[in-house]
Amino acid sequence: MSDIDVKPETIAKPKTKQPPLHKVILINDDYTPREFVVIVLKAVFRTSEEEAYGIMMTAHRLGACVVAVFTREVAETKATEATDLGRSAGHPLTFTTEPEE
Ligand code: TYC
Repeated sequence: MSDIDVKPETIAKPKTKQPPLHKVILINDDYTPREFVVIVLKAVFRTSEEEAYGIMMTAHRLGACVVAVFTREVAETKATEATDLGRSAGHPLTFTTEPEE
């Protein structure tokens, strides 16, 4: 037996792979009211009023803004839910997803 003392936390564990993450991206348009975008961001992505306003204004100024990252299924479900809320109210509001590098 070796008398080298190996602490349990230094023994390598088998590596478990994390699922790849996907970004939800808010796309700017010229028609959806700013207040409506804020309402959708708060409802679907559980952001605060201030976070929602910041995300909306970034998309408004730059053309698009990353809202959050999730596993692929959650990202796609939330992007669809948020886009559908816009469509139901007659707005062209659009959320897309893309894999994170
Ligand atoms: N550009 C819109 C307006 O001026 C507001 C808006 C912001 C719409 C962000 C979509 O992703 C968006 N009414």
